[in-house]
Amino acid sequence: MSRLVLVLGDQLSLSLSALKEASKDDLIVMAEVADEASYVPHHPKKIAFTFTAMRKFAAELRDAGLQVAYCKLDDPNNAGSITGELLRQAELNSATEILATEPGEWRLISALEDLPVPVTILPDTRFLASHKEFEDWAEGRKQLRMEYFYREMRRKTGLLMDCDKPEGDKWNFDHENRKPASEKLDMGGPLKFEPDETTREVLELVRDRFDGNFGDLEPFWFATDAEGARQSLAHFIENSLPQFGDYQDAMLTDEPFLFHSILSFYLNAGLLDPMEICRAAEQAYKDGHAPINAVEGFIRQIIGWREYMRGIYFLEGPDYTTRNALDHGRDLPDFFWGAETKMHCISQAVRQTREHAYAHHIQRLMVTGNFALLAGIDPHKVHEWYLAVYADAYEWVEAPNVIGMSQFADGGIVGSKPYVSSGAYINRMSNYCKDCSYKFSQKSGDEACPFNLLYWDFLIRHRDRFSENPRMGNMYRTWDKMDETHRDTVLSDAGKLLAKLDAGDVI
Ligand code: FAD
Ligand code: DLZ
Ligand code: SF4
Repeated sequence: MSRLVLVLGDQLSLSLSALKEASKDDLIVMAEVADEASYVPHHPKKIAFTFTAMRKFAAELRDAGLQVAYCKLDDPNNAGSITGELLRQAELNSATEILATEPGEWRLISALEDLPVPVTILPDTRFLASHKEFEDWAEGRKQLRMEYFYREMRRKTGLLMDCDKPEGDKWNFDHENRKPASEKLDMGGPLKFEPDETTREVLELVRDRFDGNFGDLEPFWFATDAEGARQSLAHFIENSLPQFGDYQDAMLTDEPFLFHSILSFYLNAGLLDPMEICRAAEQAYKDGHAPINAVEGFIRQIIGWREYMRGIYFLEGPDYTTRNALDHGRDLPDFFWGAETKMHCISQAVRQTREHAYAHHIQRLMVTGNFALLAGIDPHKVHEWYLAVYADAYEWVEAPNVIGMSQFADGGIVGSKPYVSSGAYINRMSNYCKDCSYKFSQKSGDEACPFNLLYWDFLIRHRDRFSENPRMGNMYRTWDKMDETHRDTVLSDAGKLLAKLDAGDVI
């Protein structure tokens, strides 16, 4: 045996570039290791999902006749890290070279490059755009607008294209989306699976080793292999895709899933292929099962936003997660980890995160992310939180969403203006505010919605940076027209709220 082939926990695809190169003489190395499981305190469901899916994938590879060295977390010989396991297997098997597919985090890329054994790192071809294609697209552009990149991806894939024209004569149908949802709608939610024997064994291990981590391990309902992921895709297309567009931005109390696909766990781990998902959605449009606004909106998330975020992560380099353009330094409040808060929107988003290792996009962006940005929380701490608590979080996709889109910590690469809003937006898109101790309509005073107070405080704190931004001038003109006494009260109440936050009082 002379060659090892590494397969990581989010590389569970038979089409993986390193596996395509592998032969029956090679030894595939897969390892559950303490380093990966604890570099941030991952949600127990995320760890259980990763380990179970890894074990099942290893069995699939063995069934296909490949040799696999699989190290479980509780194996007494476990070296504790990916590189440690590679070196241990290299020594045991006298291997002289290692083949890998590029990991999704700079941290692991540099660890592999530093190994004393020669390593070949192949590109990850499970994405539509290579690093080179993204760099070429970005070259010379003043602003890296996702919309234009997305159009390139539509042309490249032919998805929803009528020769060289977009289906329905428009690239983007978003103006038909963004309706607030009603409690009366019938929301199917994701397909849920009963844990089988492999899953139960992993659940016991995770319960034993990661008991202190934030998040509920059970009930555990995720699919853990490609077959289950495919069933989940079919379930989404049948039940939720037709209304995906309409209610994409809506939020409802005790309805964590609405019409979202809940496929990101499977897609990012490699159990589903992005084109397989998009072709299934396109077929639903061709069959008259789902309207264009839903299908275009859904496909845009995958071939547009997902690919664009990955492009940004690799374009910007390893220091991206340490950026802090707005110089924010506040600690992450305890309510992000489940402590009491009177803000109903936050408590809903955090509760759903604790229960399912999932929150949908608008909860992540306009509730938790919005609050963190308005309150001036250290973006690196915000980044570590998102990386830990969501089962779909790997740095290549999480960091540009958090550091870039949500926290504006990259200074405006992903977004041309910060995603901030007062309570009015949350009230418009959800039914949260009617069950809240605060009043979204109150602009100052003890009962004023914290988002209202902090919104103005944020804009005024960063006036020098944003007042010249053409997309933000209106906000400053609104502020300037307000009565001076009211403005003073708002800023003073915001200061009191932030002081309570710093003191650890319940807000
Ligand atoms: P749907 O709403 O059904 O969308 C379909 C698919 O589109 C998703 O499965 C996902 O693959 C893709 N997608 C949608 N939006 C994005 C986006 N902005 N970036 C990348 N892919 C997207 N997504 C992750 O996969 N991992 C993360 O760690 C992650 N962190 C986020 C942090 C913040 C602050 C924000 C605002 C967004 C983040 N997202 C992340 C994007 C998005 O919230 C999730 O992809 C989505 O909620 C997953 O749920 P779903 O499968 O039901 O998605
Ligand atoms: C997320 C995760 C976890 C929790 N554990 C492992 C592990 O034990 N072994 C492994 O190979 N991968 C794991 N992963 C996924 C990796 O963290 C992921 O491959 C890198 O973050 C790169 O995206
Ligand atoms: Fe959230 Fe404010 Fe609405 Fe309460 S009133 S739910 S804090 S937006």
